[in-house]
Amino acid sequence: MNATELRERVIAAARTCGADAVRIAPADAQSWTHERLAASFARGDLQTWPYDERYAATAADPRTLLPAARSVVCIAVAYATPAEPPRPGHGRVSNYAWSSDYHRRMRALLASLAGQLEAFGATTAVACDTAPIAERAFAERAGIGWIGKHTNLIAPGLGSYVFLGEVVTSLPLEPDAPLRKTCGTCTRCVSACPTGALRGDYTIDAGRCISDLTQRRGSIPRDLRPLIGTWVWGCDLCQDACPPTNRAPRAAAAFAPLDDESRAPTLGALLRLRSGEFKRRYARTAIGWRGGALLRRNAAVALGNGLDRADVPALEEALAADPHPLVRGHAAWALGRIGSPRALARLRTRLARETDQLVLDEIRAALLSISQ
Ligand code: B12
Ligand code: SF4
Ligand code: SF4
Repeated sequence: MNATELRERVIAAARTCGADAVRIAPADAQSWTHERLAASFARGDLQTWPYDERYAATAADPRTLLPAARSVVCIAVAYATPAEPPRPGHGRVSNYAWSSDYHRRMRALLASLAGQLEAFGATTAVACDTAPIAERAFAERAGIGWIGKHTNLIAPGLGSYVFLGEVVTSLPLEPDAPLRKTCGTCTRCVSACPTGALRGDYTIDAGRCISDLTQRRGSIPRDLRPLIGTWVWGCDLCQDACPPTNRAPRAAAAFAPLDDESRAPTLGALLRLRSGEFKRRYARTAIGWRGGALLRRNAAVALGNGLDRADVPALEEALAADPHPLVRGHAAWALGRIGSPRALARLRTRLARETDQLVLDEIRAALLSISQ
C-alpha cells in the first residue's frame, strides 16, 4: 500500500468509527504550543489545575505519549443537541454533560480506530480529555478547525460543539494543512461571558469560567457566585453566542439529554440529592466523577441566584442537615442573597448551633450581607 492509500484508509476508518471530522497533524513537538501553555500557566489562568512548565512541555509533544510517534490522527465528534430556554426553579446543565458520558463513547471510538491502525503494523496511544496533550492545538494544527476567542476549536460546518480525540501513531502519514482562520472582528462570546473570563485575545482566565467554578472542589469564591446564575454544571453561553456554532446543526442524536431532569434539574430536588440517588442518576454522565456534594453546592448557589423566597425552606433544611460543610456553607450564602426575614432568622439560629468553621464564616458573611 502506498502512502496516499494508507492515509485514505486511515481517514475512512476514522469516519466509519464515527468521527465527524478527521485530519492529520505531524507528531512533532510544537514550540508555540509549549510557549502558549507555559504563558497561560505563568499568568495563573489555570490555577485550579495541576499544570506547570513540565506539563506544558509534555502536552506540546506527542512523543511523550508514544516515543515512536510520527503522526497524530485528530478527530472531532459533534455533540450539539437542541437547548431549551432556562426555566425558573430549574438548573442549567451544559450540552456536553446532559447525555451519557462522552468519555466512554470517545474512548470506544478511539480504541476501535487504534485497533485498525495496529492492523497496519502501527503502535498507537489514544487521548481524549485526560491524557497530557494539548488537544485543541493539535486539532488546530491538523486543520480540523480554528481556535475561537472563546478558546474552543470551531470546525467548519460543525461549530464548536465538538469533542476532540486523538490517536497518536507510529504511522508516517501525510499531514494536513492548518486552516489559518481567525474570528476577525467578532467579539460576541466575550460580551456574552458573564464572569469576564474571556479576554478577547484568544485567552481565558479559567479560574473565572463557570465551567471551572461548577466543577472545582471546595468553595466557589463569593464574589463570583452571583455571576453563575442557574448553571449547575458547565456553561454554554460563549458557544451559544458564536455565529459559526449557531449556523451548525444541533442534531447529534447520540448526545441527546438522558431525560428532562438531566438537561434542567429541579433545583430543590438537586439540593436534597444524596449519594445513592446521585449514583443512580449521574454515574452514566460526565457529571458522575465529582460526587454529589458539588452538585448540591451548585444547586444552593443557583437557588440563591433565583432570589425566590419560596426556596428558603429547602435552603434552611440544607443549612441545618446537609452532611457536607461545603453545602451548608453555600446554602448559608444563598439564604443571605435571598435575604428575607425568615432567611435572616434561620441564619441566626444556625449561627448558635453550627460547629464547622467554614460554615460559621459563611453564615457570618451572609448575615453581614443582609444587614448592608
Ligand atoms: C482544563 C480544561 C478545561 C478548563 C480550562 C479551559 C481552557 N480554555 O483552558 C475548564 C474547566 C474551564 C474547561 C471548560 C470547558 N471545556 Co475543557 N478541557 C480542559 C482540558 C482538560 C485541558 C485544556 C488546557 O490545557 N487548557 C490550557 C489552555 C492554555 O490550553 P488550550 O485550551 O488547549 O489552548 C491552546 C490552544 O488554544 C492553542 N492554540 C493553538 N493554536 C492556536 C492558534 C491561535 C490563533 C490561538 C489564539 C491559540 C492557539 O493555545 C493554547 C495553548 O496551546 C482539555 C482537554 C485537553 N487535554 O486538551 C478540555 C477541553 C479543552 N474542554 C472541552 C470542552 C468541551 C469544554 C467546555 C465547552 C465544557 C463546558 N461546556 O462547560 C468548556 C469551555 C470553556 C471555555 N470557554 O474554554 C473540549 C474542547 C472542545 C473544543 N471544541 O475546543 C476539550 C478539548 C476536551 C475534549 N477532549 O473534547 N476545560
Ligand atoms: S463557558 Fe461560560 S463562563 Fe466560561 S468562558 Fe464561556 S461564557 Fe464565560
Ligand atoms: S463568538 Fe465570534 S469571536 Fe467568539 S469564537 Fe465565535 S466567531 Fe470567534
